[in-house]
Amino acid sequence: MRSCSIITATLISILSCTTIMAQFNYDESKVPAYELPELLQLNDGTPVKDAAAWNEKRRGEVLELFRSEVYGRRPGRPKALRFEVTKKDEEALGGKARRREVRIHFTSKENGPSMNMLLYLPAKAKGPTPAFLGLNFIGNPTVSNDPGITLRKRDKDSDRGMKTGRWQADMVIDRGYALATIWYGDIEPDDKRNAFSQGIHKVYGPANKIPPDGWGSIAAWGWGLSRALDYFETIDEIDHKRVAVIGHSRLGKTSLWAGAEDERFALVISNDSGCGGAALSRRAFGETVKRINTSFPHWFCDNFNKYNGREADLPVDQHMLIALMAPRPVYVASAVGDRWADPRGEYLSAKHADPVYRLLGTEGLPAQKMPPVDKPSMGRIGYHIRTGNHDVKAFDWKAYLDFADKHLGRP
Ligand code: GTR
Repeated sequence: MRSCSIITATLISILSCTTIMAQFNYDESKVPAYELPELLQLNDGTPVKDAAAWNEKRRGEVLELFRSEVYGRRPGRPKALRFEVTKKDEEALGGKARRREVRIHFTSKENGPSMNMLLYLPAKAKGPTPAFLGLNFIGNPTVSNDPGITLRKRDKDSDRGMKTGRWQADMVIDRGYALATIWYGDIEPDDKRNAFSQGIHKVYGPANKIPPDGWGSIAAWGWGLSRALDYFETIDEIDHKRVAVIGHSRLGKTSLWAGAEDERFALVISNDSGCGGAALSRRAFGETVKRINTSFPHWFCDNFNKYNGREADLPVDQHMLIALMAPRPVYVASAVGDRWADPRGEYLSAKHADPVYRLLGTEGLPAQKMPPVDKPSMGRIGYHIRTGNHDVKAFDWKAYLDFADKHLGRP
């Protein structure tokens, strides 16, 4: 009976989502003419002509615009941050990895807010290894069939391994990288009604005191990723200067913003991140700013609402977010069936960030036009559009590992 009603509720929610999605533009000929804000021009109109002008002036301006108008300002590292190994290293994945679990406490209170990291280290590593770090949607036990992953109160035994395909732990370890993941709800729940009165937001003050440029949930989740990097700085097994941050969908928006805010991330990956992630907002293809702010009012800062239906007034567009990674390697991936995320808008963001990469003396995105399906283009900016739907597949991971080998050095 119960499972019947869950199936019915899920079907209703999929149907209502599909009905909403169907009302949006998917016709390339109906994409309005738009003009992107100048990337290589200071707010006062002065052209940005060299690397010094980008590094010392323009990058800071662009970052500040995203903070105040899109994602909101986040706090720094808490003084009381501390790390507790909750499960010591054990052999895992058929002996090729060591599994460790670590609780990262955000405050000094024993039962205060914290997040639980699952970490796989390649067993054969001879020295510090590069790592992939990403948040997961449903819980750490879902990322692998490894029976040794601790089930927490909220986790279901039957969900173990259900997202194995999205994480490809075996492939990552076989290629010599470490893999770390944290359930995003540990940092704060993805809940439009109560997000700010729980988790990390609560530590920094009451929900009704958040200013218009105060952090939303995407900024909070990204803040959590930086705290994971803080942990890597304390251990010898991971080379914290070679950490790639990865995320899918809303968590792809999160990995991009984390990479922009924290330049310690050596490589940034956006998988199907769409509106408010890699896709250009001005294209009005698939999800729009108004739609995302309506469905998910807690993801961005309040100021972002000013641009509902007024994308042309935004002082930034998402190519400027990609450019904030420069000169670090950044990879944007799309899927053919993920029209809601606007694959072409994701490609164009990557392409329009290219001039900053060139100005800084690196290769940008080699592809001059959108690459054919399943054919990655990899410069210092990488891009591919893969066959299939909104998801993370082995194909995506193989491309990310090749890209990491190219830029971080093959482990
Ligand atoms: C959708 C949302 C997208 C994307 C996705 C997800 O409903 O409209 O922007 O973030 O959720 O994160 O799964």
